[in-house]
Amino acid sequence: PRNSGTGPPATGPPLRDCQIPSPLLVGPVSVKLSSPLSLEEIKQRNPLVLPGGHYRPPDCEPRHHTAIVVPYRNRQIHLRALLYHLHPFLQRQQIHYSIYIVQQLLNVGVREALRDEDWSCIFLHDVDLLPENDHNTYTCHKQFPTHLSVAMDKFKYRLPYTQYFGGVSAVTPDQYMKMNGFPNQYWGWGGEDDDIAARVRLSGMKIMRPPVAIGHYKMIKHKGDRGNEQNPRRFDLLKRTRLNWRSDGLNSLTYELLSRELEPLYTNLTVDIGEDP
Ligand code: NGS
Repeated sequence: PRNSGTGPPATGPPLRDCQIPSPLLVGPVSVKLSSPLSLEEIKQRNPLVLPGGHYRPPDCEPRHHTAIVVPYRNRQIHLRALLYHLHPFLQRQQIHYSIYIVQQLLNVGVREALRDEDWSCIFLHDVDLLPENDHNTYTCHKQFPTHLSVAMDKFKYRLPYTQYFGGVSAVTPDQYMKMNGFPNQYWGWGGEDDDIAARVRLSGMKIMRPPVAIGHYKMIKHKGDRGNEQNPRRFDLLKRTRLNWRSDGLNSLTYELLSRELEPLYTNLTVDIGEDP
């Protein structure tokens, strides 16, 4: 059951199921990084995207329902490049999706997304990563979490290390609950993805990955992250994931939603999570 307003129209003949694979896929795409368009121009190129960054294929019944959660902090240029590439990319895949930008914790993005719709798949997506092949479908594996950004240009199109789970990854709501969501203790840059990878293992699951030839991503180059300094506590926190994952996560999440704005190309979530630990 889906919420009213965003579901298929109540009248008219039922749509046939979308084909798998989507006939709209083009395979490898060239990703240009220079001067992204304005949000207004991107909106004009994606006329079927509804407020909040919501889309449903107009002429077939989608088989996949995916929320894309993007943690974000002061990176307007990256966000525009991501929206410019991701909206057409997802529409070619003929999936039903929304894009959520979350200023704070990943868990907040997931919980708020699930309040909107009965999403079958939740993506965590770095703002500076652009997919280069639309055969890399933004859908979930039934049994196990998926890591999609297996071949990033900055790592010479290879995994930097076997347990790497950063960049772009996906879980079903069931998998998310099984691993008690994501940690709430990480602030600033680094380690959170490694903690999530550890949760996958500790909760008895493993990581699925697409073929390297398909999981290509281009990273938007940038120098450091002002306002998002390396987290000096990350190594200590990672040593304790094994002890902490059952008590820190989805079940310890508290926050106050300050605003939820339906922007033309994304839903913008701003929350107050209390003081930094
Ligand atoms: C590891 C970080 C991860 C990070 C990965 C790639 O060292 O969070 O490098 O980083 N883990 C810790 O710091 C504990 S990257 O080369 O993309 O900057 O994702």
